[in-house]
Amino acid sequence: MKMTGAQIICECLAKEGVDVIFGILGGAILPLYDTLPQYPQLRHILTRHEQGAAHAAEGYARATGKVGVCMATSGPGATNLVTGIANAHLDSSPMVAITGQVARPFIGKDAFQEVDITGITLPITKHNYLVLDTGSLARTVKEAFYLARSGRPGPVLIDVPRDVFIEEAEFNYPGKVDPPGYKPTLHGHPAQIKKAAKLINEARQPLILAGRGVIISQAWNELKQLAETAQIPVVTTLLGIGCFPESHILSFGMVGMHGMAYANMAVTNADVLIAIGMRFDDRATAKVSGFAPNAKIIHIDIDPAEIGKNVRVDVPIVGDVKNVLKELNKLITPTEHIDWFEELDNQRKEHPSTIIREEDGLLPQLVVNKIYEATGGEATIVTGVGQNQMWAAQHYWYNRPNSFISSGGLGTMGFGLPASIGVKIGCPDTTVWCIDGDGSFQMTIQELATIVQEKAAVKIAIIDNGYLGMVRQWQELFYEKRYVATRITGPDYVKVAEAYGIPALRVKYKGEVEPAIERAMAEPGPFLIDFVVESEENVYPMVPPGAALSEVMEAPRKKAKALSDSAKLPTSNI
Ligand SMILES: Cc1ncc(C[n+]2csc(CCOP(=O)(O)OP(=O)(O)O)c2C)c(N)n1
Ligand SMILES: [Mg+2]
Repeated sequence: MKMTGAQIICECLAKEGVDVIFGILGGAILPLYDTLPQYPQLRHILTRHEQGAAHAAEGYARATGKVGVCMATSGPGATNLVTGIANAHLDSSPMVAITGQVARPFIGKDAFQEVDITGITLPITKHNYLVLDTGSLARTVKEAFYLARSGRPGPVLIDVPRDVFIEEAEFNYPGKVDPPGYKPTLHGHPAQIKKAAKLINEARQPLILAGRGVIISQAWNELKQLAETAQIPVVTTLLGIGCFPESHILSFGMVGMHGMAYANMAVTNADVLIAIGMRFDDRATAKVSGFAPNAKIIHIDIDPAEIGKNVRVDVPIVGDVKNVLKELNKLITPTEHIDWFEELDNQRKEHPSTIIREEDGLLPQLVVNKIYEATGGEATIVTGVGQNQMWAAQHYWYNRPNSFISSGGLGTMGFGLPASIGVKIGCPDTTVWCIDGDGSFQMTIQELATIVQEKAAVKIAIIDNGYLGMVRQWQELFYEKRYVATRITGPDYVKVAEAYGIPALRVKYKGEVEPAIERAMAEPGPFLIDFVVESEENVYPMVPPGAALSEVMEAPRKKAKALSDSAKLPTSNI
């Protein structure tokens, strides 16, 4: 059956189960947009900037596990997607980006709004295509979705010239695609799994270090089974947060630059480290020569390119985390590690890491903690980048799988607000809180309009410290307090929100925090709270750049006193 290129794309999207597309149109992609009304199952969400479309598509993808789709026109529309595509690439999020291109006869002529977007995105996509033959469109779209979601997920870009959208071709949807040279290894090698099991069964001080791969693979039950059977403590990377319940008795929090001191010490003292679905990012390992110096390392990852890339590994297992853990669990003998737990518990008592000082001023950590209490941990938290992100990671207990969504690899300020829209659109029944920095928020502030137009009931908490706070912290600690270009002003966020049609409140005092959060939760639609917090508060613990995980700086102790019911310590085995 003959169809236009635009119809072929829409047919393919519908067949792939796409229900939401985020984007902004323009001349080159207009024929595709013109076809959308023929496919009412494809809901289009108009963002206010293409970066917002890409982040929203990623938020949607991360929350639902489905492929996120974004679209943009040629030239500036396409280049505006670039940061969002790079973000999805570094955080292994499944995404298909469709860009319009100038018509085929104009390619290479510096035509109006022509950029070589496949050239630009080559290093930040899993794969990309410039479609010059309308007859190959269906296969290309099918392949793009397959690549985006299979193996290690990632973004795939399809660049489509304007005349290809308009030209007719025979529509045949391929049942299966088999891109040459692409065969992700899904099952771990049995001999390697056996070796790993032996190491685990004989370990005295084993530790699981779990990353985002556990979430992508939805392997939280298998992970729990491994940890509980062999009584192995679990620490996570930043993006691993939410793969293991944080109030579980075996949970020892997050590792890395702003990880818990006791989690970093656990890595330093472990004799067997089981690294699962993580890639030894430098924020997680700190100085590599000081990373897990006493441990034999087992590394489970679907991407063979990650094995031995940053850290020496004793037993690599390439495969999908869920499949590998299923096989591994069959070989694990129930064990106890009483002395090891005693050591870890003592470390945690001596280095509590997430205690919130008792202080008259409004501390950002308290804001996060109160959001946790008000939501009962049932919300999905989406963050900006900087101190706000680290406080959100540290002071909320993530017990629900995949309830923390943050820009880890690229560290993209501006990710939070649009990503939270994607999360809410993908999971409308979930409470979504965007905990953002005042700097990060101002990078994509225009997406407030998208929230209103799409009636996305996102709750926004701005951690308003008047600084590009994380950089200010580095200036304070490592540049003798020379605060160059980190003081940041902003508009009256309450007025801005109200101008967009979003109810809002400003909170300056401790006592106002809880009522404001309750007010936001009571509102059926979106709500914004501007939390004007202590401006020079620092994130601790901190491993200084270049130091090892064991060389962690902790919060100055003098004034520290636990808020008895809110310090983040495990209470129950859930
Ligand atoms: C797009 C982008 N530009 C610059 C940076 C570098 N950077 C990292 S954290 C940070 C400060 C973030 O400020 P804010 O959003 O107010 O968060 P805070 O640290 O104050 O909580 C900056 C500038 C970045 N991560 N992303
Ligand atoms: Mg700030």
